[in-house]
Amino acid sequence: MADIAFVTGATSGIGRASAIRLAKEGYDILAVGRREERLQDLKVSIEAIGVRCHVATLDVREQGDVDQFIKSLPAEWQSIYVLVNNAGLAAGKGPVQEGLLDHWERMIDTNLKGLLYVSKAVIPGMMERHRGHIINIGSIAGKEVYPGGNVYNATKHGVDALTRGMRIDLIEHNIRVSQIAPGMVETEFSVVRFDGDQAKADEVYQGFEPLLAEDIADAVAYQVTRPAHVNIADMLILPTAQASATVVSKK
Ligand code: NDP
Ligand code: 8X3
Repeated sequence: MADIAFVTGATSGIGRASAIRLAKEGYDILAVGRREERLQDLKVSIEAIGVRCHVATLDVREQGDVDQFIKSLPAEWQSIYVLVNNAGLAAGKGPVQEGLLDHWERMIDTNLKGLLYVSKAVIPGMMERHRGHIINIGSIAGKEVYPGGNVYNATKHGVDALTRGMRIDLIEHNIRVSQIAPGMVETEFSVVRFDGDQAKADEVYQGFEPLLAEDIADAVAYQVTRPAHVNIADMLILPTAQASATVVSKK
């Protein structure tokens, strides 16, 4: 049986592209997100590649559900080798003094607590098998802060710190822990950030060529296909037109 890769937030963007790319690398794919119809569509696409695919609706903010989901996986889906902690979002962009509690809580609960809940549920199996690879999707927003980024920046700085901490704590268990920190990738990210305002989201990517979700999936594939003694600890990936969180060359 092929190794199993578990991707969170696989209904869109980087998660969906990573699930498809890992399927093409020969992994069986376990994929979760909240949107059922999209998961079924993903399953069809992945099975057409010729590997197994198991999908389930799961909100990573619900610790009990996350734990139950992992514990009740059919036997043939339990040996997760790769975990891509991708589910995440930004909600809003503006001064902290004008921030909305609902936005802050969604970001903290998903980007930090959700990542922890999923990791906590998956790590014991990896430890038993003395084998695993956790890839956390961070961000350039976890390396720098920018105006209006405050809480999103804090959550992604947290992902950066957790990645380094997890790597230290899991070293004795032969579990690789890696981060990929993308710059601007055109996905549904900005539509979500701006509460469905498509015009405002489109503006973010106008005048330059942003990354595609597939560019990040390519990095996920690179990390998992290194020989077992190699761990790519961190990759900061930017569009050529982006030099830092705030410097983008727009025409
Ligand atoms: P998308 O909005 O396209 O995808 C986000 C994914 O996360 C969706 O599949 C969504 O699925 C899932 N998700 C959100 N909340 C939850 C939840 N509570 N439980 C389960 N799944 C959830 O954005 P991206 O693909 O761009 O974002 C993926 C990751 O990449 C995020 O962590 C983001 O912070 C990070 N990132 C994005 C960058 C960008 O410029 N786009 C740059 C740097 C990092 P559903 O709604 O169905 O639950
Ligand atoms: C997403 C990229 O620049 O909007 O993490 O923070 S950015």
